[in-house]
Amino acid sequence: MSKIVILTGAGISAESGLGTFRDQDGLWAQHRIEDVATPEGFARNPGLVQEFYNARRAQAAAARPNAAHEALARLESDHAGEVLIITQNVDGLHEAAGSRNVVHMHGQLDRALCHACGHRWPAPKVMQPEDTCPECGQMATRPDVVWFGEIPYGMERIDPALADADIFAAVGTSGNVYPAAAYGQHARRMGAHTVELNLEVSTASRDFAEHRRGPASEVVPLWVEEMLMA
Ligand code: BJW
Repeated sequence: MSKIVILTGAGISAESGLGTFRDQDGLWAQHRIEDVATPEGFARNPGLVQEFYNARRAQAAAARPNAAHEALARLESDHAGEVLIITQNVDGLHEAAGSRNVVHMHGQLDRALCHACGHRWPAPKVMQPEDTCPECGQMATRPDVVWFGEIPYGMERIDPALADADIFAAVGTSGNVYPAAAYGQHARRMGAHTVELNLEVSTASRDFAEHRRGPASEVVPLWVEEMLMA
């Protein structure tokens, strides 16, 4: 029974109305990465960073999974072997579609983290720099997301899963951010069949044996049907 590992990025949630990062009009066209996605930016201006994530938390709460999220949930429930989703996305659309085996390597918008004591709890709709940690009482709360220079979550599950995968698919990710950008190359070297499903050629395309071009809501359900027939 084959083990399927799927890496997802912002492109899978684009058709649910959530902006990607690096596309034209994406989030990085409106905000400087170093201001909103680094620990240093947060230290300089926590109010600006909290506003950025408050707005995205509200958008994500209103978004609904699309046909691509739903197809991956169907793959997990109907495939006889293991299916693991490694998502770089901080929205909850995979879980909303019914996926259960999901690693959020870049954190989750609906979680809060205390950077003084490490406590984690469900994020309120609106977070502010004056908020205090429910565990230690310090004014040290932040969104539980992974910024540049921080270590992604779930590496202890991700590394063995890549080594063990029979099929590795990447959906809607530009291949610009490490370590996720190297997963295709890594899984291929470890013996997996690799397939990239993306709107366009990405920075990591050359690392994949097979390519499916098009919107995730179209190419992912077709690919899942093939996986379930195989
Ligand atoms: C569609 C579509 C549709 C559109 N259908 N497709 C030099 C060399 C190598 C590495 C480094 C280096 N200098 C620094 C580093 C490391 C650094 C890094 O990668 N920097 C790069 C800039 C080079 N990485 C880190 O710091 C990471 N940590 C780390 O490496 O720790 C060391 C360590 C690792 C492992 C073990 C031990 C130690 C942390 C990275 C954190 C990234 N954080 C962000 C923000 C998260 C919170 C938030 O959401 O705000 O994560 S940045 C942002 O980019 C976000 C995303 O998850 C991530 C990736 O973006 P993604 O998903 O690929 O989106 P886009 O917009 O780029 O692409 C969308 C794609 O979809 C496009 O291709 C479209 O065509 C496509 N698309 N519509 C299908 N409808």
